[in-house]
Amino acid sequence: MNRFIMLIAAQLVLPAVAMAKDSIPDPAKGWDAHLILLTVISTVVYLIVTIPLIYFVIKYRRKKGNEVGAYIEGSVGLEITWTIVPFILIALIGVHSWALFNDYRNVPKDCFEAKVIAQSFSYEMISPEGIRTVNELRAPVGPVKVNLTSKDVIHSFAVPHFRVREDMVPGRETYLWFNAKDPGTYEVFCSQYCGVGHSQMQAKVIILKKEEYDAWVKQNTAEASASLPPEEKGKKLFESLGCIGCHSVTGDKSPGPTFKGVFGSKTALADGTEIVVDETFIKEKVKNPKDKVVKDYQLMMQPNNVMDTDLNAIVAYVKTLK
Ligand code: HEC
Ligand SMILES: [Cu+2]
Repeated sequence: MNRFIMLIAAQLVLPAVAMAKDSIPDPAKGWDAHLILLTVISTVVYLIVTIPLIYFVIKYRRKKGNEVGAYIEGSVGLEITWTIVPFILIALIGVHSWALFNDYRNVPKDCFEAKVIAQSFSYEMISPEGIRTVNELRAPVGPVKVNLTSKDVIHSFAVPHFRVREDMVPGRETYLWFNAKDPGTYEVFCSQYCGVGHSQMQAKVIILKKEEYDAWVKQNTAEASASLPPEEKGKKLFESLGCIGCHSVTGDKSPGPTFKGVFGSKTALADGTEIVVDETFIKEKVKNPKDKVVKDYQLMMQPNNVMDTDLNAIVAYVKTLK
């Protein structure tokens, strides 16, 4: 029992201790401690209730015919005990949750701050320097804040390793933060069922050493990508505009038709006609997707106002997908 009390006491002051040690808290650790606290308390309560219950059921069972149980008026001592003890336990859980929630929602000062925009079915990541990537969020070691929103339906951004998860709601900005202490690659999942491509909506948080991150920023600045050949620029656009979320380029199944070998091929349309996938059709499809819908597919694309030079780059890239 002593150890139990010590454990609970430790749990209670844990957030404070973590704060004192290094000034940036780690809510991931807090969540784990919280889970242990809840598991320990509920297990102990469960045993305290169940063991005597089984014992009494056996001991005080009816042994002879018309037996009548003793009439018990009540017990002041017992009643006070079983009011105060649960009160303390619940207060403990409450205080611990509150301390943890504070850490979880209050972003540390001078936090690295990136933005992630969800769309069916991919994530666009925007670094503080304005570098756009798809399904890969890079950040240096340390606390990372991520501002979240969505272009179409409700998605979510969940990184189990950091014990964070937040919905991404169209027309609204939400956020989360986590304390990334070690370089590495951590899995991101969409945890709101958002449509047929939901299960493919996975991404990565890539935590780099500070120098590595700076080098990556240098390599990917706007000037660097402006001088790219059209096919490579097209590939970047295909990713950043989210086409990749619905059109695989490898021939794998995806919510929309795969783009492997699509250029120059014939496509049957829902209206019974056939069309060759050429430059004109691809451009039309981006600007006004509802006019010509592919047979056996649902219309899922939103009209997208892409500049002509960018459209040319996309077409150049699609041509390379043989
Ligand atoms: C939300 C999912 C989604 C996104 C994002 C998306 N598409 Fe599509 N796309 C589809 C689906 C589904 C179809 C088939 C139904 C249709 O024709 O509308 C399709 C069809 C097409 C076709 C016709 C393909 C064929 O085989 O004939 C083209 C071309 C196309 N999309 C281009 C694009 C481009 C370029 C982008 C990015 C700017 C894009 N799509 C983004 C879902 C998507
Ligand atoms: Cu989603």
